[in-house]
Amino acid sequence: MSTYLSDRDTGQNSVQAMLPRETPVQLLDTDGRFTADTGPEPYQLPAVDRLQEVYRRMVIGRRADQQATALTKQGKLAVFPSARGQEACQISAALTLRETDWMFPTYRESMALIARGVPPAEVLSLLRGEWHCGYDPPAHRCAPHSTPLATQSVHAAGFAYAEAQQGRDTVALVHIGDGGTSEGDFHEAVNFAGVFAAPVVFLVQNNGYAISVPLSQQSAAPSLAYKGIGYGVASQQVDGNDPAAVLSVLDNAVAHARSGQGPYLVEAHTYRMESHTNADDATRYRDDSEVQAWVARDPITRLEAHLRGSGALDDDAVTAVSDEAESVAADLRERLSTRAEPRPTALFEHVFAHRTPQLDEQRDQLLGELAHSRQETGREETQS
Ligand SMILES: Cc1ncc(C[n+]2csc(CCOP(=O)(O)OP(=O)(O)O)c2C)c(N)n1
Ligand SMILES: [Mg+2]
Repeated sequence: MSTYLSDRDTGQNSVQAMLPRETPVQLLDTDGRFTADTGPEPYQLPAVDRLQEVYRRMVIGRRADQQATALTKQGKLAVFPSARGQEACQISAALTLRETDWMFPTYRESMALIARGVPPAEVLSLLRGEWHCGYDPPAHRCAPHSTPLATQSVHAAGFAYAEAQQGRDTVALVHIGDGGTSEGDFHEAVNFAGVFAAPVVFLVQNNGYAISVPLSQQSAAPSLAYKGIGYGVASQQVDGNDPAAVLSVLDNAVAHARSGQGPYLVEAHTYRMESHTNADDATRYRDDSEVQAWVARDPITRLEAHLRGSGALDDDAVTAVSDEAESVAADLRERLSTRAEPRPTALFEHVFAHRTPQLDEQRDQLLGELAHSRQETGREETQS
């Protein structure tokens, strides 16, 4: 029997400690009223200054998101996956990290990247076909946003393990969608992290759909949070539209990982208000009544009501945040007003330290095709 198996604590207490609650943790009801958590080891309402910061960042995030959607309609962005409605998950989670921690985002995490300090125009650069990732990953401690589903989970697990091996207390936060949890990479990453106690927090944003596939056709699990126990990984489920609860549950998850207790998996129940991307039409697979039910759970309205109710936010503060969000949107418009000038052969750079013969062949083929199309159209503008 391997040491890992014989060392395993399979007592009832340790099993219970790994299981999520039967219902998602909530601290603010849909009207923004504080509802004390009565579960075991109750989650506490975070300090008011942190909630004010979450509010500010959510408003800025949503405005940037709306601006990006508008830029797709003007042809300035090729594609944009909106996260409107998912602000609590995006922002609260990012704000639980230290500067030295790392984020491993998917394509939908623009708001989280902005909250982490990546300039909005750099976040969107990839989506207009410019340059590889658009921002400097080590500078912001954010891995490139990943489009191949779940690949970022294995990167995060390996990275977190390596950091721990080098004696650093870095935590890796990995974002993944409900659909992504069906991918083999996700399971391999959670298993690896469990076995090697890698300090990773897996944040599953269950927004109900993988493009047009509803969760009921994706998984029969009572909650995606139960995907932790099978790998010996502690987990929790949270109301993903409650910014206070997400902050509190993620604080706990990050502290768990940082203290050497191993990985943690959180399922946040949320909803994407827009289509999958601007190239999708969500009205073809979901009813307006469903969307309206989620409007009533809007994370920004909810936190605003709570902060106003406790005297921590007034009209002047709301106006100041809204003005700040407008200037972020204006700056984004300005920076994306010029035409993107992608250099097609840049695609082949930085893939390997030394380019392989196969890549050379593909590069030459592309150069040939570009030259041919220039001859055909008589156009000179395409750079190579
Ligand atoms: C490995 C892989 N398979 C398929 C796709 C195509 N694809 C892009 S997004 C998506 C749905 C993902 O849904 P989910 O994980 O729930 O994330 P969400 O888009 O809802 O945030 C699919 C199937 C892909 N990008 N990568
Ligand atoms: Mg989804």
